[in-house]
Amino acid sequence: MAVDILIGLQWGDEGKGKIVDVLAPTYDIVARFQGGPNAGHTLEFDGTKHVLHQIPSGIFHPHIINIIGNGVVLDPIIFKAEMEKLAAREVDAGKNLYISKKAALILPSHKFIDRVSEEALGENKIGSTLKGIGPTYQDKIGRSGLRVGDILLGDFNERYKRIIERHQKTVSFYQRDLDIAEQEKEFFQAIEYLKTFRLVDSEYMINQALKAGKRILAEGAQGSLLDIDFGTYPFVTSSTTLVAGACTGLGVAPRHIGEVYGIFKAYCTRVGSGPFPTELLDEIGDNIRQSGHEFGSTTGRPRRCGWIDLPTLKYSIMLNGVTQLNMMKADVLDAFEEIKVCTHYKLPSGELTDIVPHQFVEGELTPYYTTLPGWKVNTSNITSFGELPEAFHKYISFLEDQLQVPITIVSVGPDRISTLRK
Ligand code: 2SA
Ligand code: MG
Repeated sequence: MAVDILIGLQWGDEGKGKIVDVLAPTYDIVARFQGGPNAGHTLEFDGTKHVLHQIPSGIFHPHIINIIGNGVVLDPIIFKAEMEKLAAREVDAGKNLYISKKAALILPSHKFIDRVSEEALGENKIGSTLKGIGPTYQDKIGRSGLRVGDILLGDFNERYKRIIERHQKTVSFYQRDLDIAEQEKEFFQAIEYLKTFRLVDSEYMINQALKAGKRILAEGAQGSLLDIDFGTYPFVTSSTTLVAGACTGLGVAPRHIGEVYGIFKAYCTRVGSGPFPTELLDEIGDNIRQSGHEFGSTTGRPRRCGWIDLPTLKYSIMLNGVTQLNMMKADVLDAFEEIKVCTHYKLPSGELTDIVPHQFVEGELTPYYTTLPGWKVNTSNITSFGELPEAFHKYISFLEDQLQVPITIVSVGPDRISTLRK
């Protein structure tokens, strides 16, 4: 058996939560392998909306085992709040949730450092979610962080204190005092709460499940263009958001990777700073933001909006070995007279390229568009692929032709029923 992986191909918010929710019933295990509370996976069914941050999206299906893998950075305070929210909706998430002892712990001081380092960057800030993601991964790679399994050790408090002393020195560099007294109390309560869950060596669980023929889905967070190596560095997140991250973030050997679902939106969005070649700073961008409700599900920030960008999509498909594409939020384009697709970038010499550069230098590359006719039909009530208007089918064929990977699912609305399979 193989581990199938679901990955965002743009800058996050592609609608991954929705697709995992649709695919989940066919899997035995759903696992998160990177990121943490910076993610916001929105699932909508039975007329209600649920946003998950750290808990895998299979949690609403009682027969599915959900795993928070070792590659994740876990905030115990947010974890407790998420679990309480689920309990209020009568989801007993504790029953089918397992957490890796090797997952990194986000401390209150990491969030503090995230904030002061963003403030120090001023205009050059990353636009991070301020959830402490970067500082926690820094400590992990620096070999000086705490992990979930450490909370079971007798000297956890001393280990914690040693880190806080070091973090105090870090913030002194910014001429600040670590101001976390209140959060600290909540943190230790949340640690006690976390102890009541199944803390495991999830790499064994997953590999034993593979041997037993179980079906496993790995759920990516953020997007490929936010990857620490291949994203628009330094405006990226601090983890490997690509398929490769599932190998290290779960303990799965590459030869066990099966299907790779690449999720993308029919247009493009980005939150936070950094290059965005097809960004629309005009009325069209505003229209997309309004009709697509493009506001961050973790921070509520308005998302930057623009046309679809095929050079970066091809890049993400290449890096992830995508086997199937899923196009989300196509209904947002329903009202447009025409739809633009960026197929190439134009160099100052006039030459066209579809290679993603090492850095997008302001003004150096301009998007080169092909214009397709809009479908001008309200697709949000359509429930089968065949019913989609002709211009819609043409848009899909054009993208498939360019991207050389089949589009197997198209989404035309937030609810489960608006997910159309080809
Ligand atoms: P961080 O917090 O260190 O990971 O931020 C670094 C960059 O990564 C971006 N980032 C994201 N972009 C889109 N969606 C994300 N999740 C939330 C959501 C975002 C929200 O699902 O809506 O609610 O604002 C996410 N997480 C990180 C971030 O904007 C920085 O550019
Ligand atoms: Mg999101």
